[in-house]
Amino acid sequence: MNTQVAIIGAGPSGLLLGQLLYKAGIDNIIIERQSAAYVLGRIRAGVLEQGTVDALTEVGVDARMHQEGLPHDGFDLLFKGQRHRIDLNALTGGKRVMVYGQTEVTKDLMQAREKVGLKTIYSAEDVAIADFDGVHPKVSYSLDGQRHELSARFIAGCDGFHGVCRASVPADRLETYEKVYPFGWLGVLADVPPVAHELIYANTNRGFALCSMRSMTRSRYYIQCPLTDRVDQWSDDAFWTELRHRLDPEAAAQLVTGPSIEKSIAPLRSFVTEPMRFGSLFLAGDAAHIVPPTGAKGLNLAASDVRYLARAFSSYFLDKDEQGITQYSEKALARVWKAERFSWWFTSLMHQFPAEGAFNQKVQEAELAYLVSSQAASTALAENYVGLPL
Ligand code: RFL
Ligand code: PHB
Repeated sequence: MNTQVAIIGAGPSGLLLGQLLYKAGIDNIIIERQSAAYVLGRIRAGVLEQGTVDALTEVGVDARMHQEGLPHDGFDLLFKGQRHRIDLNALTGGKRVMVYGQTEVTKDLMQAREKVGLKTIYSAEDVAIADFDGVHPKVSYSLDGQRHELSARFIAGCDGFHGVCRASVPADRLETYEKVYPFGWLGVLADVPPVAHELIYANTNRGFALCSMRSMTRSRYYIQCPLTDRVDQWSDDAFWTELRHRLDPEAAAQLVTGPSIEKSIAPLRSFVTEPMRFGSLFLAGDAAHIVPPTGAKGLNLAASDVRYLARAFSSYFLDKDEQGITQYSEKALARVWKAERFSWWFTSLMHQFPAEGAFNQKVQEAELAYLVSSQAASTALAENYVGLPL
């Protein structure tokens, strides 16, 4: 089998790249380790930047998002028991974000891919890549006990943090930067109306909480928890009780509880690998970098990486111009590091750090008070939250 670009991974980065390349007339095949149903079952991101919305619109995968997604013009910061609105729209000259689940984005992209007959190989076992230092890199995998090989001009490593692409690069050719946080997020999805029309990010002396949503009838909530906690230690009741403790009295009174339809604990991590290109292999999305979810940047960074990458491959194949592929790593990393900084900063501001104590809490409260009272500081937050330009 032969293609122009072999894409490893059918998460949002792989699927969006596939669609962008298709629109540019570039042939691609996606190889995914899991089944389509498994990929769709993962509950993850919920907030899309305008640039991500634009990319989905550009590839014509925006109809349901524009119908069912919820445009948000602001969010609330809750600290010392009071909520303060960050008016994203006013602070950024009219920008906003879209609340639309990663699951839905993935579903829309999968359907669009199927509709135009693009090939995706799901449930591929023992995926391996080879010869990416040359111009004929190869991907091999097993399907139903049989080994297959795919030749391509380029390989796009869109296979997430635990994928095979980054792991196939000799350790002495990459530099990694990492920060692990001493807590996790316990998340619950429930078919109850959201506690408020906009998201609430809460700093409390019991730990961080986030009130998000998927629709006006489905809520997504998170609370900071110790890394040693296990999901089965948290009954639904215990979760709702703890969340209520972390809200202001008005929100606590508004909170509608119900049975969870998903409950999981995610560790928080900042991670960057440099460079993002090794010969004919290009990393994109979580395969190259991880941010803690506080800034809602992970999926959006994956989308901006593949926009750079699609342009680079298009220039190469359509205009015989190699500048895009030469500059991909440097360009993508410049944007990645800004999102890493923002996500680290917002995480540090909003969470309880077990080793830090009361001094840290007081400093966080002072910074939050400054943030909501200073136009300059609020603007810096808002600009980063809606997404920096490509
Ligand atoms: P993904 O989604 O992990 O997809 C990678 C795909 O590659 C497959 N794969 C392989 N395929 C073939 N061979 C192998 N050897 C393979 N190894 C792995 C995997 O099965 C998978 O299908 O990476 P991608 O596409 O780069 O997308 C990244 C995003 O998924 C991620 O950054 C976001 O979910 C992060 N994130 C958020 N991002 C936002 O922008 N806004 C948010 O509000 C937001 N909230 C979140 C989040 C992540 C969370 N968790 C659980 C980590 C909330 C949470 C709780
Ligand atoms: C979500 O809805 O899952 C979500 C929203 C905002 C974040 C992180 C996650 O910052």
